[in-house]
Amino acid sequence: MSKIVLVLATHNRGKKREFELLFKELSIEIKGLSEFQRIPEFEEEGSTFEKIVINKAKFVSRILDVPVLADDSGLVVEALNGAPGILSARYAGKSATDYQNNHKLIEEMRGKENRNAIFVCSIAISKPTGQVLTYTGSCSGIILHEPAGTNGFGYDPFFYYSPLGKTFAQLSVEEKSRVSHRGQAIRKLKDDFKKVLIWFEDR
Ligand code: ITT
Repeated sequence: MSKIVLVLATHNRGKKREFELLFKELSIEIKGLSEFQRIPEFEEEGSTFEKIVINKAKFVSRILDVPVLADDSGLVVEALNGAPGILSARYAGKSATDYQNNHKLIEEMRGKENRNAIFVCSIAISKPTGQVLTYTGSCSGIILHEPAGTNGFGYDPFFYYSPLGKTFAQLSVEEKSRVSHRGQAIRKLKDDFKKVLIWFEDR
């Protein structure tokens, strides 16, 4: 059976690093978007991570005419009724930086006793025909008042993972991937790998 080549449809360097590590053991070769023509801006549409990621993967796969893997992920905070949720990347505005998003999160969480949050990650693999496979993973944590750690990206410095007694930004990329929402989603794909291979061969 030939090796699967997947284009990873993300502009987020933090995500890309994690995917490269997670796919190392699988017979899947990951290519970056930079190896292809520039694709038009994708407007995220949908009310859930899963719906958005399906649209994202299909959109890019159709344009590039190759199989594509996309990720839609974010932080769901209980005391904020699920915000920032699907708006995690642009919580503080359209081109917001991680710093600005974290600043807004901490302002909104001021005085809140319930600090429970969940990171969610949905990944979708789409073939140019529009056929899609999806996998979702999640990971529970606590939103800290002060940041800790310099690894990772996004909300990692404020996301405290109790079983390890550290924030995600205090973990190496390997340690984070073992427990994270993205790691969980990829592990589901790995458990399903035989089906994925057959799905790929089937045109
Ligand atoms: P692409 O759409 O190009 O993949 P993006 O950053 O815009 O990149 P999303 O729309 O999926 O991706 O938004 C995800 C945001 O959620 C991301 O920018 C972070 O703010 C946050 N996030 C997701 N996974 C995270 C993680 O593992 N650690 C910290 N923050 C994370």
